[in-house]
Amino acid sequence: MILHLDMDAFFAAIEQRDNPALRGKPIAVGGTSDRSVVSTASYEARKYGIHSAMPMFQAKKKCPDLIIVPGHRTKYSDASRQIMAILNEYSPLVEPVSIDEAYMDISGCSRLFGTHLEMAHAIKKRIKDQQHLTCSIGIAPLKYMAKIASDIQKPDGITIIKKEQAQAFAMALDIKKIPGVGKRALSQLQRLNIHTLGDIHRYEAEHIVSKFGKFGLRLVELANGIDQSRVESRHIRKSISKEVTLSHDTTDPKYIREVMLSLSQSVGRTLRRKKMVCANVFIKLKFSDFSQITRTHKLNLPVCSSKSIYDEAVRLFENVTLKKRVRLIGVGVSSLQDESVPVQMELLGNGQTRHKQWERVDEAVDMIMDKFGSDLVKKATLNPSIKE
Ligand code: TTP
Ligand code: MG
Repeated sequence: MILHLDMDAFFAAIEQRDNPALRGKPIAVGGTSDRSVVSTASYEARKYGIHSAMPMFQAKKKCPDLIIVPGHRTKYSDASRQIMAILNEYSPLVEPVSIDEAYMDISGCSRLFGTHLEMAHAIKKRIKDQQHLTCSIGIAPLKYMAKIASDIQKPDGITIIKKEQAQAFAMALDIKKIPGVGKRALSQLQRLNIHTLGDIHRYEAEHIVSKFGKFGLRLVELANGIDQSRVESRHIRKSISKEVTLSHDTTDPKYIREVMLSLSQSVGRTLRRKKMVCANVFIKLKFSDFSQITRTHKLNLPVCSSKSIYDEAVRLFENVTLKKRVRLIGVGVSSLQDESVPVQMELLGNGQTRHKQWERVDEAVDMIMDKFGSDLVKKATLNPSIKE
């Protein structure tokens, strides 16, 4: 059996916990400028239709009494660490998947902690007593199902799907609840008259696979009660990215490149801190009308220098025809691997010296950032444009 735990309105709940004046009030965590977005909203604010990623000005329009609270990252990661430590007391197999969410394999734990329901209550109580926060828990025989279950009685709920209920639950499951079904897949599925997971059985498996590829195969498997994914205790980060909403919308390529440089430095620094390299670089652009695009490039060999990330990001950007003004820029890396794999700089013969040099620049920049914070370097490096 697998347990999935997700904290309720995590950032907002922490702010309300630490400031009694905010309790019971509609609050949104995020920047105060009109250009910021909501990172999360308290349940009181959600009643007004406010949700994560909504532009703050829109949130304020929906609820004029909304209290905007600036975020406190370290507080959230401290709480997260302590919550994960609590989970580790209940199972040796805990997989944190985000700052406020984790899977646990609880097969065989019941003899120690009573029934699954008792165990869920015990975990919730420990978190409540220690952190003064509530969470929601889902328990199911399959991983994807546990995640869906934890959302069913949010906030402060427990939902258990027993083995004997799992097939019926899956068949009736709204197809849009399945992780990975985005807007496009959903409209394609709806066109095929597929609304629940059970509806997949209306078609031959081959037909679904030919339409949806690898994801189609996953849908067919799920419809047949198969989920190959297991709880993996050492969570491998899948991507690192950083994005920023600009202080004004722009089409100025020079400015966009400068912002990309700063973002690449920040992403590169995180990558190197984690002692990892990446084989994919991606960019995200959000435009003045809030539409957005992402572009990804797969590298022949993995890299970890900020310069390599920046170069790829700029190349991706230069292939975009800018028709609208840019509102937000993001740079990210994925296909992460341990740094022990051979990286570009060791294999490129003549290119070696150049990359080695950049490696030293990275080291120096990282050191300054660690010591003085990131703004100082950002300002300095944003001025002269980087040349080979
Ligand atoms: P979620 O678990 O998605 O949201 P939540 O915990 O705020 O609310 P819920 O009760 O529905 O689980 O995300 C966890 C935290 O991650 C959230 O508190 C803030 C942060 N976050 C962002 O900063 N931006 C986002 O777009 C999302 C979705 C989350
Ligand atoms: Mg949450």
